[in-house]
Amino acid sequence: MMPTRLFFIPLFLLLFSCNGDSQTATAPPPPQIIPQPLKVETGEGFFEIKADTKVFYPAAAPEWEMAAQYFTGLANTATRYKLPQETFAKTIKPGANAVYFLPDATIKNPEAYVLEVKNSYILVRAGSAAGAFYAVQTLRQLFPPEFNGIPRYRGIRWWAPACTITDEPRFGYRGLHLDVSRHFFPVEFIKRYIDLLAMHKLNRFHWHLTDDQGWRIEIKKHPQLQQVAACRDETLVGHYSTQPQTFDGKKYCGYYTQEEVKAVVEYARQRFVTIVPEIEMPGHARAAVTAYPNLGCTGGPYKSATYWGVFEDVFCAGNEETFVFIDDVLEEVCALFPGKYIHVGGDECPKESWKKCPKCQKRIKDNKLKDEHELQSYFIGRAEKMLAKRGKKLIGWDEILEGGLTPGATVMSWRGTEGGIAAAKSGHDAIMTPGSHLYFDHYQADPATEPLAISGYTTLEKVYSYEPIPTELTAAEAKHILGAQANLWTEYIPTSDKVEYMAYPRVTALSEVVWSSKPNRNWSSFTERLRTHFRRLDILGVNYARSYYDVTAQYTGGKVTLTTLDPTSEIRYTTDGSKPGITSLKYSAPFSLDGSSNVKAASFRNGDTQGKMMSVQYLVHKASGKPYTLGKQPAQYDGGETYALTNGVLGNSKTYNAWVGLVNRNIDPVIDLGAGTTFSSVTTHFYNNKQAWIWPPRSVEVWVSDDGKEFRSLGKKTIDADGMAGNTIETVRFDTPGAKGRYVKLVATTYGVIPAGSPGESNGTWLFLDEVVVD
Ligand code: TNX
Repeated sequence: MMPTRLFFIPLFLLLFSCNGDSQTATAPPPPQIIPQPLKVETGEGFFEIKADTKVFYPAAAPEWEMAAQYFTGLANTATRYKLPQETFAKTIKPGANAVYFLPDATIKNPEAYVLEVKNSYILVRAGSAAGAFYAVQTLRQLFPPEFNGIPRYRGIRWWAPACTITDEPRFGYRGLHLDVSRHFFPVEFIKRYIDLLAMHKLNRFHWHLTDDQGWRIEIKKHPQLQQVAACRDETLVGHYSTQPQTFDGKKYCGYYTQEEVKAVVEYARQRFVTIVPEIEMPGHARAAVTAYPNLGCTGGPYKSATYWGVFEDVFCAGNEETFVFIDDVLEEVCALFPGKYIHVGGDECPKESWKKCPKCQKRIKDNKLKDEHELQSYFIGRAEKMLAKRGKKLIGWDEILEGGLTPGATVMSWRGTEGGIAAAKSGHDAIMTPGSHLYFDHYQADPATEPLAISGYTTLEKVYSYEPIPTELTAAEAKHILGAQANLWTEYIPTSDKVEYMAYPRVTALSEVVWSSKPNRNWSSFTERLRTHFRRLDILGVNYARSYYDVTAQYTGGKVTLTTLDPTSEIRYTTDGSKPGITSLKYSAPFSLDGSSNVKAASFRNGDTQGKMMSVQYLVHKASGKPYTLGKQPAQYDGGETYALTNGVLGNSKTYNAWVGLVNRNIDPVIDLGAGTTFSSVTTHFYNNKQAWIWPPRSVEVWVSDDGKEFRSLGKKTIDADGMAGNTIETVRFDTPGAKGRYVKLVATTYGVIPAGSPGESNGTWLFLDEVVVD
């Protein structure tokens, strides 16, 4: 697959490399490595690969041979040489014109290495072959970007700058996930995905193999999983919340045979990647119960889901046949995957069908369980025993904490970090995958200019800013945080190309979060190094997102600030809605707006636009850009900036990123207008989308004050939240003729808990506001 993709390398790349820097330069550029190594010392001169450069590795050490050959493979492909390889028995003294892979028992961390690039040789030392493999991943970044590709280039000097790099990972668990149920991706692509993650020094591939929309792993004992559960009748077109929903009418099937799984496992092993397979239970099981309706509470019939969400057709926990089935499945899964962890899901399991099911109720009674949550724990507990008897350990999503955590379970914290904190505090291991920072199915740039995504707004910078160790933990508790992982759910990702688009370059930021030492993490150095790294990804034909070159806007203190990550490009902008060109105003400092305006901007280098064009409609009013306090700061839905309720940007129903959202809490800004101000109206909007658990407030009230202490009410409106249906944006307007004061307070009261019969019942409702417009 890789070579065919690479045939599409655009001609300009080839031309550039022919005349590229290395022809005229007298030395290679200094190291630009992602993820940033622990210590980089630069030296004098460089090492250059020649046709007769030898590669030495220890004899009778198959894993070392694997690491060394990964290097030789890259080198031979890029240079077209056939580098001679030799083994040595115990140890060897470096001579000239060679690359040495040398075990070094003094290096204790099995993934650590020391890499010395001298003028006459390269020496890789590590405590184990994994470390040697990571040295190779660093080494490939010391050579020119073309070192990462196939031989389409001429006149390149295959040199690497002299340096000594001492490196080791910060975390042992460095993961990337892929959902192959919502959409299925071919084996060749899975291998490429693993190749790329290993290149970024990640070492776990979480393979999400089963879900409501399709079961994607062959289980020989249960052929209906292949015949029935691997298929759905059709697939939702567009976003779930677009009404009316439409479907493509095409049957969608796919699964990996056990032979294919074995090939992927072996491929991963050669890249020092352990696969963590996930078999979802007891929820997200609709495809499975479609194949075997006796495993559901009602006996069916069921249909593999054709759209996205959380479904009530879960495995029946009262039926003993369910556990026989799960045991059969886990038996085959444990045999296929050599890693110690098996993920059993455990997330988003609605309890409705268990409540109505006599067998489940009997199970609760017989086992003296308190409720359905404890029944879920019982379920996971049985799965844990099935794994333990096969020498495996259980991982589950953080819902497995509800109803009591199974001993020996490791928690994957996805609904924020609380699950990971609770697990670590109770002595359980945890892996951090919070939706706020590490969900790569979210938008990575302005949704208005991006291909369809589920929602959210997780920029490269936000990923980079993630710190896996929560401040709530003591040093001893923090040891339970094994590492972090990014998740790529594929509801809105039907093609392999789009998988790469969503994953890259965010994976590069993730790699520094999990590999680089905390003091070594530096955003501006990263964005600098990333420009070189993009050239490597270009050579590899990776379809990464170019949002690095996009312009983003912030509105504070009454001024618009424009930024792009690329320090080498300039920003040009307009405020009258016209398209920015090379002759438009050049941005140099934050600017104010005279009135409501449409600001458009783009980045330029050498006269060419780099990224996409930004367009933001600003509503300028008396509270624009003014600071405010809130009873609770939003975490996930923060509207994109600190004062999102006064930034002049209104929300829309396509994306959530202009909304300020809190769950089960009032939104209660007290805005400081800076001086006594007269105003005749206060307006806000809320988002109503009960499908997505976003509910109207019960009421909205507005106050004014001169000193920020004594407030006079200017009016209160009660909202008929129960009567409100659909997916709408609602306006709440207060006419306040003659009102005057320095402080304006608005309180939108939360609806509270989602009532029975509505989606997400008994969870907290979300309340979403966009702007408080004071006019
Ligand atoms: C929640 S994360 C899910 C998935 C969805 C994802 C979409 C988790 C454990 N469950 O089933 O695909 O949100 O972002």
